[in-house]
Amino acid sequence: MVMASNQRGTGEPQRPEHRATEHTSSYGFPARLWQALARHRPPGLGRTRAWRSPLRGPWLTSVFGAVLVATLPLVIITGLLDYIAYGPQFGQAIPNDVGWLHLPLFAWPTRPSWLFRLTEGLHVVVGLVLIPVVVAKLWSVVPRLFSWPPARSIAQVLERLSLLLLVGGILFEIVTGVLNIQYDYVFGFSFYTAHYYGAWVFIGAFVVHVALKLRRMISVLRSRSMRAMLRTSRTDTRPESDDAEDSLVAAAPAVPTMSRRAALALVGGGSLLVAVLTAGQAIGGVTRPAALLLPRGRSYGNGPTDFQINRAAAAAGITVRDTGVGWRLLLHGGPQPWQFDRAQLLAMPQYSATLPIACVEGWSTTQTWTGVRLRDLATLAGVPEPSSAHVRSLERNGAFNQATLQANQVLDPDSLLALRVNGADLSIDHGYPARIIVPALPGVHCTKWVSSIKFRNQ
Ligand SMILES: Nc1nc2c(c(=O)[nH]1)N[C@H]1C(S)=C(S)[C@@H](COP(=O)(O)O)O[C@H]1N2
Ligand SMILES: [Mo]
Repeated sequence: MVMASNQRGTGEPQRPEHRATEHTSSYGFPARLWQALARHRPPGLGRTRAWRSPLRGPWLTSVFGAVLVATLPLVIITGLLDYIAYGPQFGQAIPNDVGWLHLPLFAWPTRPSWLFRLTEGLHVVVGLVLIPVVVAKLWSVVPRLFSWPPARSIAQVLERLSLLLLVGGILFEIVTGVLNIQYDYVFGFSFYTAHYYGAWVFIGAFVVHVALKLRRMISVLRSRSMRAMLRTSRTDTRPESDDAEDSLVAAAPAVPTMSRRAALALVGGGSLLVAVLTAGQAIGGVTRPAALLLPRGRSYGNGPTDFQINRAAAAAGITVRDTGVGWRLLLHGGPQPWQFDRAQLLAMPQYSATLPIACVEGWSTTQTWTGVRLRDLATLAGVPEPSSAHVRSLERNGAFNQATLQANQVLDPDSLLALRVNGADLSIDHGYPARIIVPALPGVHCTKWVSSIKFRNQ
């Protein structure tokens, strides 16, 4: 009595009770199949000498699970929002034709101007920061991958299939996401397509997994005192007691080499390190130089045009000849087309707006842009109330040489055909002679080296 209440009082995990090795009673239909499988255990599988960490158990897994169930929805929702921000209604979100997997559409707002910077920054930074937690969670359950028989009922077969999609889905999203932000567009369109469909596979499996495990996770977390678990030193660390059939507790636990507190600190420290090395590209300011993992997010000098360049003019095949005195802006879609050279555009009323460029890679940078309002150009073109505008670049072969803007994006008073930035002429790498800049518009649609704008009405 005294001993039992003492043990509970310290919240110290107890030694696992002797666990039965065969659960003959617990096979579902068709029991003979599962029993036959159980008798034919492949050599080496399910041996008690493997997976001996004494830290593994329902509590540790539940802690990682709780962190993920609380934070992954943020990554999912911001990811889906970013897809909508790309303007699927104009066929310019990738993949474009997604059948019944399409999302409810709404016109992406232009306010607050940092909206896309926020959603894309959160998606990339939180996604990266969670990688150590995902790895830890997988580590904590990895023995289950090798348990035998692989299933004891049809329900379990389905559950394990969903786990395959869950684990495969999240690893796939991590790999494709990280490759995209490190190497930019080397994968062309297929990255977006893969990341989008991969996301739906993952989301489906995630919902199933949460539905199956949430109650157990909560009851495990409630059954032990978090404070006591964290106070337990390495030498006092014991395997958890758990007599569930699918127990995560090692059958032959080794001597602990670290406490659970240290294990959580290790994972938390890993996440913190990732945050420090990446968040600066989205947050900017003093944190920017620390974004060592994502060098594209850093800048190189103090001049007015010294900020991130996504695709330089040379890479886009843009030469000084294209952008020199012969350059004209073509406005069409109205009763008649109009052409303007840069001097004529500079002679029109000029407006300035401090707006971010926020790239799908997660980096962003806020600059002060000056130029002609898009809505003034629409009026000039003879389409004062456009339903959309199609912008084209001089660039001939790039994947991002055109974009369609929504009505609210054309009409916002801060939406500009920018001619200057931070008081200087645009540099050729930033889109000289003229580029699009619109509040809350994904960076990819802030077309550089603009050659024409077609205003549509209908
Ligand atoms: N013509 C053209 N415009 C473009 C691109 C491009 O490749 N070609 N890249 C876009 C992308 S993906 C981003 S994030 C921004 C980056 O602008 P910056 O290079 O001036 O920072 O430009 C956009 N405009
Ligand atoms: Mo971008």
